[in-house]
Amino acid sequence: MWRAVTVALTATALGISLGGAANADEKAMRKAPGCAANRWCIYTNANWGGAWYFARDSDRSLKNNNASDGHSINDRGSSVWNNRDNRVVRFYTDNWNWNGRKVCVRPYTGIRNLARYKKMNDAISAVLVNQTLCG
Ligand SMILES: [Ca+2]
Repeated sequence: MWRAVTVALTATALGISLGGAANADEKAMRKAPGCAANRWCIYTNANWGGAWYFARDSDRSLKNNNASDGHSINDRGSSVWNNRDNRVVRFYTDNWNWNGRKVCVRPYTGIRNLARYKKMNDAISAVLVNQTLCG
């Protein structure tokens, strides 16, 4: 699995087509470079740039999760993307208790600049994935 993810990320970063018809996952990856299929992704810069962190499941605390630059992703996210299939992803400002401010992101969508949204910039500390609707 990790090898497949690495290949997808590299191909996206270099703009190389792996060949064959583009499927939904490939289209979604192009919208947010580096966000692999069926993962949620956090980026340290706006516009889905900078260092990134991605995972599949809920996480009560991002303090022990390192971004691609080797530093914790906790309180560093500036843009997010949801590539989970049929799951919404809620990003929270507090660790552990699904508390504090939050943003809810529907499948195959993202937030380009968290600074414009509920003071969420550099504040995400936990992530909840489930099937309840946003709103
Ligand atoms: Ca964690």
